[in-house]
Amino acid sequence: MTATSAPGQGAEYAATASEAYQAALRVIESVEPRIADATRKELADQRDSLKLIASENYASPAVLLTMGTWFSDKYAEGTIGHRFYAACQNVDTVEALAAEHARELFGAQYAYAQPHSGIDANLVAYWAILATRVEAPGLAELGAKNVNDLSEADWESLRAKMGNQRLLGMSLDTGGHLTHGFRPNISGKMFYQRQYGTDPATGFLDYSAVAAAAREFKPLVLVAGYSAYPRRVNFAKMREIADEVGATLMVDMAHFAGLVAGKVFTGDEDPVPHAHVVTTTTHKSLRGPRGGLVLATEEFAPAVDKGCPMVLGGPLSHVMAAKAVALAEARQPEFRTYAQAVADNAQAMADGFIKRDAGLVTGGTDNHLVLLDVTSFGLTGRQAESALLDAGIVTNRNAIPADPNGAWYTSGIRFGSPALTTRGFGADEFDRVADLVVEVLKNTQPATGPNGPSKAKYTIADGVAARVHAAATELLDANPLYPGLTL
Ligand code: DSN
Repeated sequence: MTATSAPGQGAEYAATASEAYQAALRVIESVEPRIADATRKELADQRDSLKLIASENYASPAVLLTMGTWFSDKYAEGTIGHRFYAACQNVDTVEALAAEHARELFGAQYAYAQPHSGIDANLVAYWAILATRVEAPGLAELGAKNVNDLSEADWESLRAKMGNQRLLGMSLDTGGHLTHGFRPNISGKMFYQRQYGTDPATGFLDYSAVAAAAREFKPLVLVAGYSAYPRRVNFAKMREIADEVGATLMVDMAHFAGLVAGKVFTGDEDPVPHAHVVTTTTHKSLRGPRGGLVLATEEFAPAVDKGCPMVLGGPLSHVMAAKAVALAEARQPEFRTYAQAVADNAQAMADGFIKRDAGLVTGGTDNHLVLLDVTSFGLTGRQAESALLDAGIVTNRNAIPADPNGAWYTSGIRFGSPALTTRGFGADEFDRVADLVVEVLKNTQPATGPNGPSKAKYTIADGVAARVHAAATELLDANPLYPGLTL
């Protein structure tokens, strides 16, 4: 399957989708032509660049078209069958179908399709864990109906009773996400937090170090999952660690949900049978609309189900409908072939870097992403990201473990295989992608400004960006994006 179709669909589907987009653009153009122009330009730009951002993909026309309907106009705060607004019967159908597909696809006891993003999904999960696992602090005992009725002294005593609110998550520089307890994020404020990292010598997760940190810190929540760790995680081991210290295991599988759905990650590498709560986005390797999802065991389901209005604004019913369509696609056999190709292609890209002597964090990959240490080219991540973009290669800079350039300039570039795999790229094309990346980086030099060496400015040897962009265009033209689509 390519980005031109959905599983089991062919040329007729692509032609019909093309007509739909042409009509939609004509309608938009009649009101605000600049938006129609920007929409056309976005497609042209996505068609003409190597999209290697590990968290991006190309959703099918069925998923994209599902978002453009009148479900967008409906308020539906609450949950299925229990809404704060009238006339939600069709939203109930949509949300129930999204949840059913998610449960069936991932083998989860319960699924919640409302989160608007991965961050929202994580907030719902944290709320649900606190609500389920932290003993109610006994307002009634203090003669108060809500916290605003409490005296200062009672408030302090209440705080003392609130118990363990500690979170242990993977650090940002070793591949964790902002929402895993990073201090500038709300997760680092609502919990006492501590971070685990990776083995400084290998870059791999060290489960005995995680266990030691958990024994010492005794967290309420152990968070596993990552957005920039290029290796698989043994979730059975993470659950053992959580159980030993009485923690709740929450797994954020936003990046690799497609590999779980496509049965590339099974057994100990499938988080769903091992975690109490699993969160994900739907738009990364899962190839759905931009949004979030929470899966949970029955114990946590009642609290997760209160996500709206506890944590979330009204559900985006048009996006929940598109989640249902994307999850239906992911249940087709073709999606397993796609997911395996995502992993194989990341491997091919990593091998391509290794044979060209480029330094990789952990020395390779066994998931969908590759983290290149660009200090081997004498560059910062910021310089490398910009130089690659000049050559039509879209990536994002990313911190590497103990990054000497910090989280803004960084020393790494993160590459992912999901989007170009959707486009039809195979192992040979990913090897060529590695070749083009290395050609740009070895011809890029840091620039020196009035204050000395710059971490942002750079120069590329004459002609290299144009030559690489032309070579990228050849690869892209051989694997067109939505080829039946003319605007
Ligand atoms: N922004 C996503 C990513 O790129 O990994 C995570 O939030």
